[in-house]
Amino acid sequence: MNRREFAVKFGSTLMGGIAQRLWSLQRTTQTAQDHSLEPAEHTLHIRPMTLDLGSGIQIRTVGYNGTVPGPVFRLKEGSPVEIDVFNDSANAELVHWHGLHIDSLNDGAMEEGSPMIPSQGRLRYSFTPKPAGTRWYHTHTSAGMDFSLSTYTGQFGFLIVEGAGDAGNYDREVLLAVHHWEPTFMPMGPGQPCEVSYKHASFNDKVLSAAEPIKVHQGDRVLFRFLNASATENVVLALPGHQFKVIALDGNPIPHPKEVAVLSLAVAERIDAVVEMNTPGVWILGSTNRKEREIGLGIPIEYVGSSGQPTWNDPPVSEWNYRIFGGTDAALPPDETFPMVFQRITMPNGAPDAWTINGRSFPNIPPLKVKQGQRYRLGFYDASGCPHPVHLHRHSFEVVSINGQPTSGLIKDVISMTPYGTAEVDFVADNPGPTLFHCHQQMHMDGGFMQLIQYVTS
Ligand SMILES: [Cu+2]
Repeated sequence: MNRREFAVKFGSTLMGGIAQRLWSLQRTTQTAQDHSLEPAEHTLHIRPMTLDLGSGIQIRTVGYNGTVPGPVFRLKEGSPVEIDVFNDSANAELVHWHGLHIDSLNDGAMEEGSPMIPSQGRLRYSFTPKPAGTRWYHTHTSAGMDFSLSTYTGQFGFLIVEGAGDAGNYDREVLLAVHHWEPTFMPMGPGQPCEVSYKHASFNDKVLSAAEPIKVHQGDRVLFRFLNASATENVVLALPGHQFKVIALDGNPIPHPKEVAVLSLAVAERIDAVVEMNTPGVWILGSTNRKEREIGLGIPIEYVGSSGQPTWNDPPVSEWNYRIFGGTDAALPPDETFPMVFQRITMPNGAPDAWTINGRSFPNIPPLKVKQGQRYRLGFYDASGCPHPVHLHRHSFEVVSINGQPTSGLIKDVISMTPYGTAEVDFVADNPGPTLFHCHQQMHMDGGFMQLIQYVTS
């Protein structure tokens, strides 16, 4: 059952949403017409394309401006921007600006009232980018059982918001987005969390066997901005013989930058990490999972003067824990805490699972009500035994605890929940407007794992 089927089934609560959406569409079409003679400074065309992953693999998909990832946007923090989006695809679309604190109509989530762009239609997005850091943009439609839609496609790209204080302590920058291609349903049994399997995986637009090596000199300091743009798969990455100095999570500087051998990158997360190139050779930067590397998730790192086949060595076994980058300050007490329990409901006849928050699936779930200026704590517990990269729109949150262990100073917009794990995150309600909270795993989201947050005055 996808989100639209849910909407039909639980339709009564949705009428308000539809009315709001039509209003938004009229309003925004009007805006677009007003500017019809002067093009915006940035343009995106959503259109079908054939992606050449290399090694003879061609993928029919939908992308932005004919490339995967889409164009890199480098926007100045605090400077208003306009982006014209033309939908040259066959389906209604919209673009979500992930990690930005912007208004609901421009955020690109229909559940918040952002307008859909009809096939052959266009829409002008206008917003003021903030905060600074590694953000991204992607489609925010539902896919249900149709893997030719939504985040299964090539509709994703980097959006870097440049602030005043870029440390700049690196020689060059490399942007790498993870994606998985050609999904198929996995047969599911009780207790089997795997839902989708993929034929190919890539950094950007090439599989490992076809990727052009990243050429480095000994002593180079390379800033990698990693983005997991997979629809459903969390990944774990390493570069044999090297350490990643993690400096930002989800684009936000961390209290304690640290060197680690292995990066864990859940769906929709970003990690900025600097690698000092001090082990000459030809190496594979890739997934620690052999099967994932075999289907393409890797890229060679080649030192100038070295040659030969790229080498992989398994890193030491290590457990990822955000807390090593965090501080020890006590959290401010929240004005209110919302406990949220995540559960899976198995559906008959092989239909995809439904997902619930406190026993309710979107849209048949009342919004959380918040007041402007107050501090709220979301207390998550996974009762499903599955990992969940949960995401809050239009706000960042501070991680307060993970699996009962306190931390501070980690500002994120996605948190990777481990099976049966707990986490607490705090946010300040400082950006009025409907706000979506959801699991970024596409199947979970389509299965109803979403809830709105609504600003109220009394
Ligand atoms: Cu999930």
